[in-house]
Amino acid sequence: IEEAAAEQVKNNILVEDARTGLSVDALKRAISNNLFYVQGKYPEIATRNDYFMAISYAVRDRMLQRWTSSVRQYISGKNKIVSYLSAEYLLGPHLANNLINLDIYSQMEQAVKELGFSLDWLIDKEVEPGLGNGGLGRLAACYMDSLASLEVPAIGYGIRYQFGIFEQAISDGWQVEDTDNWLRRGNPWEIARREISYDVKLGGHVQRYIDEKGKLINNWIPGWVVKGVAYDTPILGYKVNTANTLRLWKSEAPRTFDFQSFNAGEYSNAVNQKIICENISKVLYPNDEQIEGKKLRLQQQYFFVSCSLQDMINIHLRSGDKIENFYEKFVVQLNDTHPSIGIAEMMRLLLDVHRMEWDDAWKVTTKTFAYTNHTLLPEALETWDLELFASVLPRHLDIIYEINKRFLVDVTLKFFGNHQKIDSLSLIGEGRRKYIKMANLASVGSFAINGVASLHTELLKKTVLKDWYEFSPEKFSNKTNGVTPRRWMVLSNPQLTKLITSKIGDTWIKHLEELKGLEKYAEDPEFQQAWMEVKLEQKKKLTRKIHGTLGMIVNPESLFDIQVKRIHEYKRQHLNVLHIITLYNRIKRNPDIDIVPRTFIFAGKSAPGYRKAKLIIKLINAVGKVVNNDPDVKDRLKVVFYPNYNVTNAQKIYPAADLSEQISTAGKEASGTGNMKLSLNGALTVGTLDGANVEIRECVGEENFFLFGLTADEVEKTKSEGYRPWEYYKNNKYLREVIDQINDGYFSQLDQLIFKELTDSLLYDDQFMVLADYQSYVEIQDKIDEAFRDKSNWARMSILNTARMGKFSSDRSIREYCNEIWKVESVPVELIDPSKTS
Ligand code: H2P
Repeated sequence: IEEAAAEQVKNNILVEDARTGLSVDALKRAISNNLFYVQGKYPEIATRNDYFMAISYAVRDRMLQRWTSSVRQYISGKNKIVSYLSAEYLLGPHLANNLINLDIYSQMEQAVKELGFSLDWLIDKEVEPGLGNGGLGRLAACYMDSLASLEVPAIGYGIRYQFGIFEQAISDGWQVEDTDNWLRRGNPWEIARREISYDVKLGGHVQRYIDEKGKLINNWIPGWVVKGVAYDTPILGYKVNTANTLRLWKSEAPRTFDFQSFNAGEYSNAVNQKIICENISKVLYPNDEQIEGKKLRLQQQYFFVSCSLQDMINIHLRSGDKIENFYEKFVVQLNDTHPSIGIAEMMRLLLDVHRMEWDDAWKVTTKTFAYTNHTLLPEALETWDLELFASVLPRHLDIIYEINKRFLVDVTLKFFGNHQKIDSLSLIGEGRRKYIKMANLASVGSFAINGVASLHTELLKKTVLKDWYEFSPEKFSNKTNGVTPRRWMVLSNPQLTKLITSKIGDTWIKHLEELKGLEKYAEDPEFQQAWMEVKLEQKKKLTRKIHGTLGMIVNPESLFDIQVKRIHEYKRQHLNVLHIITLYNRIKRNPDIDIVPRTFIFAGKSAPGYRKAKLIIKLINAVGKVVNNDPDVKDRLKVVFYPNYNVTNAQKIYPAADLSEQISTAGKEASGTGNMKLSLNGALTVGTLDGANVEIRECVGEENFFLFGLTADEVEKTKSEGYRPWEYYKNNKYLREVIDQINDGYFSQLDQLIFKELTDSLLYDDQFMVLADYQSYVEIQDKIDEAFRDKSNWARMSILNTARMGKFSSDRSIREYCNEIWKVESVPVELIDPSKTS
């Protein structure tokens, strides 16, 4: 270890002192120092959290040289910077990740051990920032990791929510939500930049007049103003000098007290203003919450986008360049429509603040933005009621009308007389009430539009963005999602990482396609055995975790069948449950039946207001209660609902999976990224031809993937011909038995009402084709049962899955964005010597 540290010192740092040294001794000194001088504690009275903070500050110190060096180089240089605008970042805990990316994991492990602790014990202490709902926020985090690892200058902008995604507990089988107070013990990874703040106007009205030069002036007189303060988190690249910035905005009142009201004796009025302003960055909205009419959500979106654009313009102008060249300094990626108000805000800043002419401003704007779409579900495409919008952003409404007016002239020329097309492309929707279509705003103002998997992009072109594709096909491209192998292998599965590295070296961590090198060992019995031993070890770890959390005993030799993701009808956790009940019924009919023992593990949160999703959680737990306790089952089936799914828990679950459930209705899951992490960790997939499953199957080989179900085309065809789920129920006696059992209260102590909403929706509506796919799902599960019995063949398939997942690294995705959309290049960072900066 010490030799390695000495080698690193040579390569990575310019001075060896308490804040930069990488040797075990330097790290020990740094931790003790921080404990004393930062935490104000000495060992006898220090808590676990004190140690966690002390070690985190020691790590952060070592990141700062890279970070300041990166910032200096980007700002002063002529490099183009990627600006990623996202309302969500699901980063996961930082400590272990930073140790890996700094390449000081083993030294730190040793240092902490010599101080009398275990590093794992401290790593487990970290509370993760849950600033996202699921895949979309986690993708943003993977992309930040890859941008830094590829040494691409980038800033991620978002919101520093005081409360992240709620914490989930299960009580009597139901989800209950608790606030996520992630900042309660402090956050050692962020640096408050109180000097970097911007005012954001809200509400009010627009005053129009002609100035002395005869120019029309639009003066926005706001109803109120809120201040955004920057909080920066350095994001390290893997074994490089680059550390990019994640800049999250916190909302505050411009002045803490309104002294006028205070003096007049209106104490509560004065304090109120502060509370109203702070509310904006208070809490993350859970997905699928009906956001219609949620003024605060629009305020949140505008707040962070306005701060971010003002910040970028500031950085650009400070470099001495002209505003007209903004798009040469920054390219802005919109992570879904949430930040798409940025297009109108950019226009406002250029027109009203920088006094540009419309055409020039529009040119800059449309050369700046690019838009990623993440969903085909029509209800997830954001719209804002026009009146509500006007009450928050009156000036932006004018601008949107003007953009629309000019745009529809072009549309009319192209689609002469086609009113359907004009209506569909218009930025304003004309229902009972008028509304603004944010996907249309994003599409008209961006020079590039992409989907997140091949199938998704193709469906976008055929459905929700069909008319946009016809209008400007050149804007469209596909960028299949990816995941970072640093967090999802090196960090969460160190044993498998070691085994792989022992065969093919460690360069695959930066070049995931090199995993191909494992293919030649797939048939090797010795390697197969080592591979399955690692898997078993991971399963045992999860087994202990399940026991510690739920008090349940599960068999690590059983097939670990895993479905972890947000709970949603389209993701079809209930289809999985129907299969579990089918197996249970087989055992009940024939208690000696020979079936492969399985442990079904579910985890995921439901949006608090989404009744049917919550009912699915209850159903999983209700079925679990019966199945897990029935003596006839003899522990051959176990159903586990692991509570509070987040990045921390995901890291423990993925490595233990034998089977990955990716069973969404074809055409509904844009991509999926859990599917990638599971397969990378050697799980086999049971899945539909949906999202990235299609590409995963192409890569791993169809013989190593368990396919079932209708295709997206078949789903549409079945629906258009008049889908009658009842028929499937009537004609399939096993399916009928399962549904009847749920309805008769078999799993709910004879309560026949509790699941009625769910079963009724399956029988009479079944938007997501659960009943249509049931038989094919059960059949493929029987094949899986058979396949799992052949241990050597299963091991071979598992190895091949990992070996062929190279495409799904977020490094590959980011390279594609860089080359094909952003046109940016890597900029290796030169370190500043901190001793020579004064
Ligand atoms: C969403 C999509 C996923 C996609 C992810 C990232 C919104 O995530 O549904 O299919 O992989 O974005 O592009 P999620 O359902 O996990 O919230």
